[in-house]
Amino acid sequence: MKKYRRYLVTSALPYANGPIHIGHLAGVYVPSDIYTRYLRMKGADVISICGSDEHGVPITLKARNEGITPQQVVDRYHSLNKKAFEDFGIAFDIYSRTSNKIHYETASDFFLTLYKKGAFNEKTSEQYFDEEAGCFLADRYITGTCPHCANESAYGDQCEKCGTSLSPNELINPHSTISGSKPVLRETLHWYLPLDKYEEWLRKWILEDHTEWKTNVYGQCKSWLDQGLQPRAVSRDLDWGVPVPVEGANGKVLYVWFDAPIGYISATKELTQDWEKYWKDEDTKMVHFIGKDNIVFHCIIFPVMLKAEGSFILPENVPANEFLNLENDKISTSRNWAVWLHEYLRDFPGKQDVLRYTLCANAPETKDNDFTWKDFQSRNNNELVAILGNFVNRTLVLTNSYYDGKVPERGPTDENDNSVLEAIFNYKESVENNLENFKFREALKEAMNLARLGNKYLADAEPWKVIKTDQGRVNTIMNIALQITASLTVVFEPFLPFSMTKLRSWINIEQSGWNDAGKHDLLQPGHIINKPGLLFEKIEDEAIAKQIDRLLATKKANESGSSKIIPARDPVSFDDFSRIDIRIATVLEAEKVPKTDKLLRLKIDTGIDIRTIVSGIAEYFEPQDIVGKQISVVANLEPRNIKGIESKGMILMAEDKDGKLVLVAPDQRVSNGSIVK
Ligand code: B3M
Ligand code: ZN
Repeated sequence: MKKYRRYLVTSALPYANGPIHIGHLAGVYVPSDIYTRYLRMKGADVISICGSDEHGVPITLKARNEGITPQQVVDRYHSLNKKAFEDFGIAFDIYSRTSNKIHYETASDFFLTLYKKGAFNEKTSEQYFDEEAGCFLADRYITGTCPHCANESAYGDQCEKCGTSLSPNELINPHSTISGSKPVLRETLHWYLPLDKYEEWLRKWILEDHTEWKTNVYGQCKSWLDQGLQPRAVSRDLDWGVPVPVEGANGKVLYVWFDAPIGYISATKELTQDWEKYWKDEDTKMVHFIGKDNIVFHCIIFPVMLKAEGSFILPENVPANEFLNLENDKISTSRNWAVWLHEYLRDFPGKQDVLRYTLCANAPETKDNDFTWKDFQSRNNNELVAILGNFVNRTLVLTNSYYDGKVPERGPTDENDNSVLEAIFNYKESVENNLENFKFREALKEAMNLARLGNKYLADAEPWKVIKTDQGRVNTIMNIALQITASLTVVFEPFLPFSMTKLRSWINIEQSGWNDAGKHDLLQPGHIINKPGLLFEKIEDEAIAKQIDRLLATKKANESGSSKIIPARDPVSFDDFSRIDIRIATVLEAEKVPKTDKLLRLKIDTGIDIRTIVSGIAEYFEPQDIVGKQISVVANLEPRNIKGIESKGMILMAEDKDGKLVLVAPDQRVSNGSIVK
């Protein structure tokens, strides 16, 4: 394994358009903080970089919704989020923002360097333009029906229902989110990063040279590469962002995903004049902590940008996590289905470490995972209180009562003592190996196992009994228990920094280096310790019930909200209506479309012909249950290609308030081809 001289740790720059919730912490910031704290304890030259991502449509949309300026939006959430990270001990060396001058300069220069090298394709294409609002509609400014799953509120860049990434031109029935009007196509000039030209290089760099990347990350990269890469536009027609720094680019800004990762560079510049050693020296190990929706940007697009620029290093690892759900449901800002950090702190003041612990112990490292309040409670009560807290408390209370807080000298040790002393070192090694390999859950488990060992050691050795007969033996037992305690302050420090600060003050030591863990004389005989407090407190059922009730109330509110009847659409003329040819047909065959969850391929008899229709109803109908049923179809809809299948027409469905789909069908059998009018 290569030895690095320094580390550059980056954490995804959260959009400054909303507060931080537990999903963010679990996916990105707790792991990056653990990793950085560990490296600092090893004495490594490491910097941890983060900041607000203040550009892009997410920001301008939020501003529009609230009737304030984008600058007001980012100002509000930048300070809120900066504080939330500080409150939770996420110890970035800098929390910068992409609206800073230094970032504008850095991003502009970066673009210009690539531009001058001829690294971009310049291309005019037709893009949607809102004539009422007088502007082009980038990404989320346009919504329409997803061609893959028929979700009617898919965005121009992505369908959130089926997860497919889209371009605005693929949307069916597109409309502007600004004015609601139907956009028209207009020509516009943009700059494209020709990812396709780097495909071969990426294949080697990732698929051959980075087989050690986490399987979820490696797998996603491989699938992108196997599908073949396309040139990707790095500019947008928008009035919020870093202006494209070339002549004739008025009204155009850098695409947010072009400027945001450059934010890591500008933040480093802001932090230190010596920034180049972190970005341009091969002896630096760069690690990006991100969530899974950011993989393509950090593993493919940003590396291509860095490579094209030519003077920067590439990430050595990108340990992306999957998503955290909350009580079995996707975390969602718009549905207020989340645990917000500032609200957590209001309800559980001083308990940052309990949340850090739960989120790490249950981190979505290899698959999506669920946060439940019950699990939170039991992690606290059964692990933090019952194992770690209990061991530490016993050790410190007994030391105070037997020795007035003076660390006793270790006498002769028996076989069990020796194996425990050896185990302290082995656990430290195991925590370390797991941290080096980004296995944070496992690392935490091993740290807890050291506390478990301590508990067992005391329970077996029973100093409270032996004290009556053999004081010398108790000296040895308590000395060993104290050495375990001292090592715990080291191995737990990256995970539970608040609690370990307390614990260090009780045993009266400064923060040790990482490699001190496992040593057998961290606490010298005669060293005086202080009176301990309680490291963790039991969390009662009422506190948990309160949180669950709050979520139930949210769920209720969401349901009654969604059962609101959608207002009537604009009138259409009878002529317009009668141009739509709706017929009754019978389903002859049905089968699932391979590799999709939602799509059925149906063969139907419309009376006019036998044809194929692909429909997004697989969640609601088993193929065998729909065969033989009569349905209504829009028979003269232009054919569409869905997953390589030509679909001719659309089945009429009614969507219930919970999203469930039912067929719109005649209430008696009629002949196929009957007209619906
Ligand atoms: N702001 C996306 C996100 O918050 C984006 C990350 C940028 S990292 C350079 O998920
Ligand atoms: Zn979709």
